[in-house]
Amino acid sequence: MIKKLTTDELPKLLAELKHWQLSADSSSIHRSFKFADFNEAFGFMTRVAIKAQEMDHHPEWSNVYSQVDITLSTHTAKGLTDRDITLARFIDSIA
Ligand code: H2B
Repeated sequence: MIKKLTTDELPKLLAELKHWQLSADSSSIHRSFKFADFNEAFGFMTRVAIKAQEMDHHPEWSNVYSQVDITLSTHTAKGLTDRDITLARFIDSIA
């Protein structure tokens, strides 16, 4: 099973993901996105969805018109893993 990131590893990785907020129990990270309109938001979501499917690692997310909220966590590990960091980096690179 994929290994959860330790409390030693987390701060360094999260320092680089400045826009992401760590949950109180350190099991997930969250970021909100605001786009010009629904078309922009859904285009972004489509790109994330393709990457998520390639990685077999999927976000918890919601969309209301131009707003997209994303929470990343690894369900099988019940916490944050390298996969969440990889997906967050990708999301930041296209946001
Ligand atoms: N996504 C996330 N975020 N966490 C998981 O543990 C996970 C996933 N597991 N996507 C994958 C799918 C698993 O259910 C399939 C069977 O590989």
